[in-house]
Amino acid sequence: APVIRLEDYSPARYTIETVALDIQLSPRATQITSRLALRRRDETAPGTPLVLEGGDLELVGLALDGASVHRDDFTVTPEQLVLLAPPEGPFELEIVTKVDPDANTRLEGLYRSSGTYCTQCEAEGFRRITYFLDRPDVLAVYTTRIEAKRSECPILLGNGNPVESGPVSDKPDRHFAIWHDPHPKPSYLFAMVAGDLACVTDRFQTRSGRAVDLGIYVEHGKESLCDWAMDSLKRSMRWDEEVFGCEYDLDVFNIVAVSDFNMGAMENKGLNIFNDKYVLADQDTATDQDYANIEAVIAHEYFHNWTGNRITCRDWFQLCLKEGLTVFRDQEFSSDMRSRPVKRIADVRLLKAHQFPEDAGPLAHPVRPRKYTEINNFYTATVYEKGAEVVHMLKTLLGAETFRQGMDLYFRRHDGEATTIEAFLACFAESSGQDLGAFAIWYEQAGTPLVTVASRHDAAAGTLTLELTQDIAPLPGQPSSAPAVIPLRFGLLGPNGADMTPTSIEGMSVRGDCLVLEHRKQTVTFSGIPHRPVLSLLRDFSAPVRLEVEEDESDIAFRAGHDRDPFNRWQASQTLVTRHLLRALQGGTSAPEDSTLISQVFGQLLADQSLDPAFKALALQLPGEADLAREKGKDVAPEQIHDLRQGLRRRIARDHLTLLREIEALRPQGSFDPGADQAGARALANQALTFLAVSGEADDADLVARRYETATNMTDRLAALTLLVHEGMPAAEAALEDFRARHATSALALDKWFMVQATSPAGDALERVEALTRHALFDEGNPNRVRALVHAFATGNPVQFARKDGAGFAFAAAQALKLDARNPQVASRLLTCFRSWRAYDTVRSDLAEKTLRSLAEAENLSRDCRDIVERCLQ
Ligand code: B3K
Ligand code: ZN
Repeated sequence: APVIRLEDYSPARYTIETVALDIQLSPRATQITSRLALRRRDETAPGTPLVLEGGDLELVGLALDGASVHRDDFTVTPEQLVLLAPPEGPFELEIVTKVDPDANTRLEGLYRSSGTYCTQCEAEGFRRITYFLDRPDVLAVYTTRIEAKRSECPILLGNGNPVESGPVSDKPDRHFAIWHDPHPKPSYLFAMVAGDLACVTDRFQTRSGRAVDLGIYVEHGKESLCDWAMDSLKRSMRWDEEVFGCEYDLDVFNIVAVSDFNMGAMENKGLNIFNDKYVLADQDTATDQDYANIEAVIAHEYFHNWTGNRITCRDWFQLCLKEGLTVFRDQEFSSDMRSRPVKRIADVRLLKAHQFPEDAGPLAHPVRPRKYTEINNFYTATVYEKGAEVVHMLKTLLGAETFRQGMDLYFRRHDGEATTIEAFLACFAESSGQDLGAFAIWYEQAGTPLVTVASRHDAAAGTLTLELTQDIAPLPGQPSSAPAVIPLRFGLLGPNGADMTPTSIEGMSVRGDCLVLEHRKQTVTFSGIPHRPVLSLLRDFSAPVRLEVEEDESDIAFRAGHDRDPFNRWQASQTLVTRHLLRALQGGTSAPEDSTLISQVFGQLLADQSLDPAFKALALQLPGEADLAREKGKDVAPEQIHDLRQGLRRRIARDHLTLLREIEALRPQGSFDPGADQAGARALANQALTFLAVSGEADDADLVARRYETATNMTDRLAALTLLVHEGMPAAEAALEDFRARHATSALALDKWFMVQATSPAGDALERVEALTRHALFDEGNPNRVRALVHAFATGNPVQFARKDGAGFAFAAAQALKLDARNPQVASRLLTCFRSWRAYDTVRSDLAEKTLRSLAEAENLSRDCRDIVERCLQ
């Protein structure tokens, strides 16, 4: 497959000013007529061929300025249509293609999900509908006419505003609708939907007084599950006006929920299409986490209207321009809706769980990649989450006000354009008067910087000196790295836990409470520090780096109890546990008395009534097995990690039984509310239950079973079910059976039934998962179901996926191969489960390598999967 490179970018030879589509829907043979108003760009030599992209297309007709094109004047394949000698002046091209939505199992282009026609065009799906300049820098005004059988598709939706609809004369069973989108857009933002759907409506008035009709379209019978999504949408619209000055710009905003979708959702202009998982919720089927995700994804897609749609990407290398920025915006939104520190901790946990491993292995790439063979493989945690962290750093370095001025300038200057990271950064350079040249390295370099810190306190002089270094370990294709600009927010904790204020700081530039590390090695000296302080560095996780500080356990424990920065309090308790368990793993002592300090810290946390329950729940969560594996970095044997972690969990449970039982009992009663307060209280109660489940006491085992039976919402029910199954408790099988029967009609709830079993550490998990792939409820055409079972096993069951006999690896590979024939995007995503294969012990890494090599030999591997396999092996 050809390698696409950033440095090869050149603008399209032709522009498309308007697109008029006429779509005649039919399940097996949909006909699309596309009328394009084209114009040669001034820079393009007259007579330059017009090359349009296609994907698996059948050409039915071609006309130029109203006359059909002669056979010798064009060439066509399913992948390309070339008009050999286009007119010099503006011209109109009419292209007629035919596609088969029912046969479309890739869920890219036009397909059907439970009978509903829908589209997915990002990144390159529009070319599967019609031949086009299918690239994000070709912006056109679209008019879409959709025609279908009225009985099958009473609802016909397109981008923009509705213009006209009605019966089709001489075809009594068909009707049509015309939609017009006045905002020029790239083809990846095109969408249409047609089907028999129910609609939940509402209204929003923008700050300048424009009335917007809001609609959420779902399968009949699911209307009552849309309240939270609608509420989230209205809050997002208001928030974007208030915080970023961004107002909505059409008369309607529609969301459609479909059950077969390759990813989370899609920000098509005025017509967002969602995986129903991120729309539908009620207390019986959705967890608090689901509610939070819905709020965040609804916001994310809505915020794309300005960061992505009004201002889009020049080319796909600039993907983070819209994604990193929009993730940053949705994180800010959720922080304002909920607890900011709790949201920050959750985001960093996600970043470390998904992005750090990606950035430390063979799939590492810069936030703005320089090359790709398959763009769909670059919708990654690095582009999204690290991309958001880079924007976060920009705000930290410039200050909130200057950051906002930069955003305002960006919106003013680039509205209606397809632009670049350079153009984005230039807005902030201007608003701040700072040179951001060195900062830009964050977009260009892969890998997570490791920052090390050694400190020296001189009591006589009253000074504290820190020596800081930064470095990135070598990566495939990146043997060395350049120093980055790293904002380190800091505090110096005095004996009473309060921050000390130095009289001067020398050796490093300081902005407010932020040290700016710019070189590979730097020394900074604080004066006016009579007592040796406890360091608090990287407060609020001010940069996406790994931090290693030379310090004693007691300092970390002090921070866990006293830091006024909640993020660092949380981080300290995590670091304490991580260091302890890693020491034991590395063959050091794992004597029980070793855990005393940790157990004490957890006891203090449990007893502290001043803490926000949601925060407390997070602080009480032991680092996950995957977190520990990542911190270990090499010779990973997952079952060792599992056993050690279980031991500590049991120790904490046994040391604090009474307190845990008290906290567990403080479960919110009364009517359900998905808001942050109740969710936080449930999280804390369930975290306590997680410890109690391994106490070894019969009372506690009964308690878990009872919590399952008496649960009044999905959060509590799933928490109890997970413990019953994962801890192999006696009530597990009956509870699983109950859950399946109880939720027989909710696909989203059943996904959880699959997921709980797929992630069980029990020795027979793989056999169970294999059997479940043959279960009547399993559906390999439904990405949510596949993710709930197969992906969950491969990425969420570290012990059983990495079985010592290699059967877990072989299963994932066989499933990926099978899926690949149907849906390459879902298959290649699954294969990223191998990205850290080199970190296993030799037995496992040999097995993983063999599996990858046999995959590399498979015939007919999609470009998507081949790219992942080859990069994994590099
Ligand atoms: N922009 C889409 C993702 C498209 C993925 C294409 N493979 C959703 C989002 O990030 O908002
Ligand atoms: Zn996005």
